[in-house]
Amino acid sequence: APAARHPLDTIPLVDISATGLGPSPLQQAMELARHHGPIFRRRLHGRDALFVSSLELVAELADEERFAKGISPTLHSVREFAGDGLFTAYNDEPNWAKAHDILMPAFAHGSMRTYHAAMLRVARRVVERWDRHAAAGAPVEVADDMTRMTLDTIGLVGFGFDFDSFTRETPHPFIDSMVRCLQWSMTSVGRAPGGDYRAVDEAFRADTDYLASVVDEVIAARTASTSTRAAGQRGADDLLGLMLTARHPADQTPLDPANIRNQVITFLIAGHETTSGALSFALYHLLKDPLALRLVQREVDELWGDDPDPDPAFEDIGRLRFTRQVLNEALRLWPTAPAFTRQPRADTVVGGRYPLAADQRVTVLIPMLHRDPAAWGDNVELFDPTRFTPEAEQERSPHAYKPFGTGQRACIGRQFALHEATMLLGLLAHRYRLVDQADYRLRVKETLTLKPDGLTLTPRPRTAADRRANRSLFAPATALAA
Ligand code: FDE
Repeated sequence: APAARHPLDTIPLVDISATGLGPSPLQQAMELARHHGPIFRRRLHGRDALFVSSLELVAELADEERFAKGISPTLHSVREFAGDGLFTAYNDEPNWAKAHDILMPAFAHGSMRTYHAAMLRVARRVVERWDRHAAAGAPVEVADDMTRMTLDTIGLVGFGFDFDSFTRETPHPFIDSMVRCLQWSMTSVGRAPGGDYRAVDEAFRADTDYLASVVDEVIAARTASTSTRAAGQRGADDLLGLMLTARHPADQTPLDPANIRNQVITFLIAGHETTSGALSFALYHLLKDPLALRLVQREVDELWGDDPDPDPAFEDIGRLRFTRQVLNEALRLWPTAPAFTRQPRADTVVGGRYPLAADQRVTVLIPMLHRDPAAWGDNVELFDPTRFTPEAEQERSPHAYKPFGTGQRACIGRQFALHEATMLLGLLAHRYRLVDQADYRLRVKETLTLKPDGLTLTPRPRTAADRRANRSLFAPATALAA
């Protein structure tokens, strides 16, 4: 008699060992999902990973009673340089809850008010640079400039440390090392048995040592300046200040030095890489969608008028509703942290028919969730910021959109990233026309996170006449909203 089918056999199994992971594992997994449906197993050199991408299944996985964050092999390998920092900590490591409790207040919405001025200062560095390119008629490298801006922002706002990325010809060396480390993690799970990875691993060690030395420099800069600072002066209220001085309410102990280093590296990486990608994709869409750009421009013109050098107030950023919708929609199509992993707390069944054992990790392919027609309708590839009007959001399942992950381990930096990114997008759209001089075709580059590869555009100053023309094209935003 034929062997009884294991129930998991109903989940399609795809062996990709012959081709390997390639340079774009995430886009490869998206293709597999397109062919094999909302749940499939990928086998690579005898190791299996389970992927899901439908709203129905993700809504179940988001249930915190039944599931928690899982650390995938990829994320586990990030622990080589981020250790037990917040992003890579196991749920039951005591340092997760401790650091989470201590650092949470720094990311509450109210804290953004205290970061606003420094964020604006860095946003103006982008404007200065783009002005020079505009004057020369030269294109800008979008992802490089966004990375300069987000690294300087997290450095200054979180750690009082200036990476000074805009006075450098090429991005700060921290960036190259970090990107290579992320790439090492991304590809290490795809290693073929018997391969020789000694040179790769040695280069990786050199990079992790360098990252650690930058972290030591950031911490030393603070400890040096606090010893010369009069008591009561500022410094304790940013991220690094909390890390160095705050005590956990439960047991009155501070974070230990090894954990502080892991947190600094975690925040330097998580705090800029994904936000930079989000801004780059948003600019890509504004470059390709003149109507969306004009609607953003209408919004910022109404707020800031014809003054090419506005002084955005903290409250202004919350008023940039359409600009924010553009960012949301960019993160729908290309969520820059494109996957998260869940793990059942006990043996269970999902979708009414797929049994999962307690230790069975499941990875959510966020870009495919964000393309599920059950949540997003018939034209899921279409860039359409009106998907994020309050009415549309009301009607949609809260599990249809997860660019910041889910549950207890969801992104702590969400408000931070959105404030920073919305302000910069608004300022850029207010000041420039965007010229697609290279007729750019989207290629998505993967370094664990996603970026539009090689995107350039030429900024040109908007004139008062441009603003007038825009005004006459549209009814005021207030009339449309009514
Ligand atoms: C987190 C996160 C997440 C989740 C993951 C998992 O689940 O695994 C996600 C999805 C994300 N995040 C995303 C994002 C996006 C963006 C733009 C961002 N993100 C941003 C940011 C900034 C900052 C600072 C951050 N970010 C941070 C962070 C952290 C720390 C974390 C971890 C948390 C816990 O606790 O776990 C995250 N983030 Fe993010």
